[in-house]
Amino acid sequence: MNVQTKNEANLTYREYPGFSQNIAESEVDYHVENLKILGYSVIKNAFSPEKAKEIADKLEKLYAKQDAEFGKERLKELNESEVHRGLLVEDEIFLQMVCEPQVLQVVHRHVGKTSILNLQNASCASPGAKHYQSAWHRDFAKDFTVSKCIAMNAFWCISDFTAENGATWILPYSHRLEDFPSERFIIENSKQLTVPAGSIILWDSLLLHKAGFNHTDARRFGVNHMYTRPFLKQQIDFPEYLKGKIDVESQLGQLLGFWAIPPKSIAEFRVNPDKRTYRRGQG
Ligand SMILES: O=C(O)CCC(=O)C(=O)O
Repeated sequence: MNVQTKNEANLTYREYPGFSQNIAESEVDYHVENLKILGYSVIKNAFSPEKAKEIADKLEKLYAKQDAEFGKERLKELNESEVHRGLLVEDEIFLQMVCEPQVLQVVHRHVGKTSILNLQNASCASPGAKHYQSAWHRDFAKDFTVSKCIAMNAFWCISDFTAENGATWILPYSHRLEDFPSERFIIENSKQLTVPAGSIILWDSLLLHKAGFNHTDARRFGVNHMYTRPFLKQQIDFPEYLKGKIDVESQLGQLLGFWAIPPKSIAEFRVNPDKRTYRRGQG
């Protein structure tokens, strides 16, 4: 694809009443504009190759552990063999990833400051395997679009993502579509994101995407995070799952959903509003 330099691009434009140009001065502005228009953006060199290697080693062990715990065949039956869903209770490094400032700055601007973590899942493309993520899908799997973003993802590329090992495919702008486009449209407009390990792909959770096919003999790892407005149900009930392990009053507590728990009874609702489990001002 040809990318124009600023000089070549002739960035003058005709001005009409009410027609103004977006301003993108900071990195956050840049990503938010991409997310709004295209539905995705890439943070390059977000983490080091050493960190990518450390995470990959941990993932290898955690996949082996879950195979032993749940059984390889059973995980396959459930379409769960290429996914790991319990990372942040297993190792501190995954909790740190949830709080990555480069990501949270964009989440806070684009989704809102009271956003919570909906899920953290590792995605593994095994050599030659077709898996659940190989079909086009939305992470926020709904048949409607929204006027403002209520959910976005941060997908950490732990391996190099190449055409050979099945880098992720996305369909730009599809976060704005209610229906699934025709085959011809998808073939002509989809794009494979070949990016080095250490990149974080951001996408609107309504954006259509899928894992590519891995033709190599090595596993290809990513770790997906979804952040949403706090009124959306989490994939796993983190406040219950992590009870007693997280300081409820901390920013991490807020991010994991401890400030957005529906009252469990009328008596719990009828406490002073500032004591409610779904806290005032969360939205
Ligand atoms: O592994 C990939 O390339 C895509 C993963 C994916 O689709 C997902 O986690 O929702």
